[in-house]
Amino acid sequence: MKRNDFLKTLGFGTAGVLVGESLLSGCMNHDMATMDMATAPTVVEGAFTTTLSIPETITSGTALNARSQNAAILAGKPGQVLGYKNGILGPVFRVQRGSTVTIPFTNGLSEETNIHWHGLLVPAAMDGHPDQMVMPGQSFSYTFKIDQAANTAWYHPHPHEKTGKQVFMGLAGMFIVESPEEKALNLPSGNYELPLIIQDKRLSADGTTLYEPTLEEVMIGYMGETVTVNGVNAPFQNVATRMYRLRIINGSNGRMYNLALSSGNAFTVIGSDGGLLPAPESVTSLLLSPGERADLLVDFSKTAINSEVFLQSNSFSGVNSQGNQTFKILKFTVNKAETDAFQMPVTLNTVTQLLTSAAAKTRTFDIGIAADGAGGHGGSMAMKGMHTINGKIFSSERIDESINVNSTEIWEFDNTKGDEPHPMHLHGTFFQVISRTGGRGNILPHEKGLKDTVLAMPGEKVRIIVKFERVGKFVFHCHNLEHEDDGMMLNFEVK
Ligand SMILES: [Cu+2]
Repeated sequence: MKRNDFLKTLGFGTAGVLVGESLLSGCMNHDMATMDMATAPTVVEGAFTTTLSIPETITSGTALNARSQNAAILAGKPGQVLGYKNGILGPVFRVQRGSTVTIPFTNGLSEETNIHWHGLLVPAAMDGHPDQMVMPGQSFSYTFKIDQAANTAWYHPHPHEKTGKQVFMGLAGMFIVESPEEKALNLPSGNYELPLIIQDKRLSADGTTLYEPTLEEVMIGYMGETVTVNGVNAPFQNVATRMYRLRIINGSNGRMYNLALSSGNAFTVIGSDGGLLPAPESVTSLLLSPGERADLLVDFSKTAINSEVFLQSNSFSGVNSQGNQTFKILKFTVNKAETDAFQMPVTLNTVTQLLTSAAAKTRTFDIGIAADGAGGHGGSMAMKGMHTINGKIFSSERIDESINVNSTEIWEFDNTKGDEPHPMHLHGTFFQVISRTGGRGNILPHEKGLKDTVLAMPGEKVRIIVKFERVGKFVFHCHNLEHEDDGMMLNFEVK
């Protein structure tokens, strides 16, 4: 929503913005500077002296237990976080297409939670809909057949109004689907394939993770100053002079990363949310929004021994609340000469383009407006509906969109009136991006394959095409987790 609408929503007319702001700064107990959305949240870089932590790899049958853990996000400063097994985050699942997976899950938290398998096509009853909660102390066994192309998926909680907190505190993990077709490409694997979950954290001086969004942080998304990879701030990884595969998840609540190499060199995008792209795409930067994944090949073969290359986020434009800085994320130290027989494949995957002529219906979703009469007047901080879809906020009981099974539809996410980025995520299906007008104005290299999350920047209208093949009740929502928890989520039912 717009800044002026935000103030109006709080009960101040646009004509009284200045008065409104001074009142706000008093009643919200923080200073005016933080109300200025043109001020980018700070990013503090660490020393890059801690070894990158690679999560344990597991497969079907391994139990997950959401619980409080101790982990040192900052070296030498352990603090309380949440995790699914040992330490922060969860292990990496690696499973074969066609296999049936069973994951016994126990909720060891003091509040409800569940697991959503983001990027896995699972039955509605296994999808982790906000209706499907596992209460504290209770267990639930997730089981589903892996019936999709090889991809990089992830898993995280989905309790309405608590997703942001639980993910920020550390509940997230990677889920890799493999297939014989992908194996035949001989992509870098083993030690040459790195799972990377990038998140930002807000930490107190003693290393405690803080999740305390203010009203304006609900507006723009909660962003921390400390960027982490696999739960550790400013790590380094020794690499050899060869090709590496980086599977990257943006597991942040609200922060986007304009991924690039500090050398300025190009890297290759081979996949995104739903698996491999049709063909490799060479880029020098890639803007990855919360929920999206990037499957990259980075070539260190021409990098001198003992030199350092950083994975960093370049500054970017299009939004006021972030993107003003370039900051480093992960250091690669090239410390070993190795030859590598890898040949970049000319093609990677067959992605059958859904035809717009096959679409039975077009649905338009306005994602740039607040709810009519959004609450919170009279000084109450308990607002809802600053972020909506078609003016509506989430209701578990209401089915917002009814869809015929196996029908193909065009969905249009219209952010032309908005001034915040919204990464829109559909459960229960992949989709293809067919156009983007306004803003960046084109389909980006990593959007040429199957997607489950697509970024609509302010001013943009993004059209996607979807074939709904799975019956049941699913949600679609903004993956800025503060926006989602604020109500920017609707139900669709396929039958
Ligand atoms: Cu959003």
